[in-house]
Amino acid sequence: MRKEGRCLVHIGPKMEIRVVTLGLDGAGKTTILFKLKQDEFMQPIPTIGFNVETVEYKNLKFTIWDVGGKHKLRPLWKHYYLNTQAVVFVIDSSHRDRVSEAHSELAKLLTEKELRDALLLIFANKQDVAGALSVEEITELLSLHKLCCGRSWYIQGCDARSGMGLYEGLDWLSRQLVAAGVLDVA
Ligand code: G3D
Ligand code: MG
Repeated sequence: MRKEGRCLVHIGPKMEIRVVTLGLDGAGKTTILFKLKQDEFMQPIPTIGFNVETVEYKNLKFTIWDVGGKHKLRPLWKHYYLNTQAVVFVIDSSHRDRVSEAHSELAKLLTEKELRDALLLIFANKQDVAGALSVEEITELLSLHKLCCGRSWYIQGCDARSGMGLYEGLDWLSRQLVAAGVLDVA
């Protein structure tokens, strides 16, 4: 089944969703991907280029692109935007001095035409670290209500090493797809 303009393909009982995972280097993108994929913590190595994995959850099949976040790789992010239904933006909540850099990268990507209709899930990662910024503090510091005005967005605290919060984020994505009528049952 293909819904007009959304590029969603229904294969058997599962709906394929294209998700791109972005964020600064060291935020925890690869750890999240590995955790969702294998449900075990693996030592990540810095991502050069990208990792791509398919993660099945409920009746969704997520094709998740984990794109390297180092400064010089960020211009490459745009090559992954096409036909992306959701962006997962990962923030290192324990790194207060990089919050403004994360803010400017997020602001930049929200101006991308190809991501205009994409759902936005923000993972406030590393909540296990003592003194990490809370979801509320990040929402405030990044002015998320203003920045994400007019789009479907959600911020979820998580700890990618244990997996805490990750499936809550995927649940939000799946509920949005149901609400948008592209998925029958979450
Ligand atoms: P990236 O893919 O966004 O660049 P990585 O980030 O997944 O490579 O993670 C960068 C470092 O953060 C890794 O540690 C990883 O283990 C750690 N990390 C990721 N998520 C969490 C988390 O939720 N909590 C904590 N405490 N650490 C996390 P190293 O030591 O390998 O650099
Ligand atoms: Mg990585």
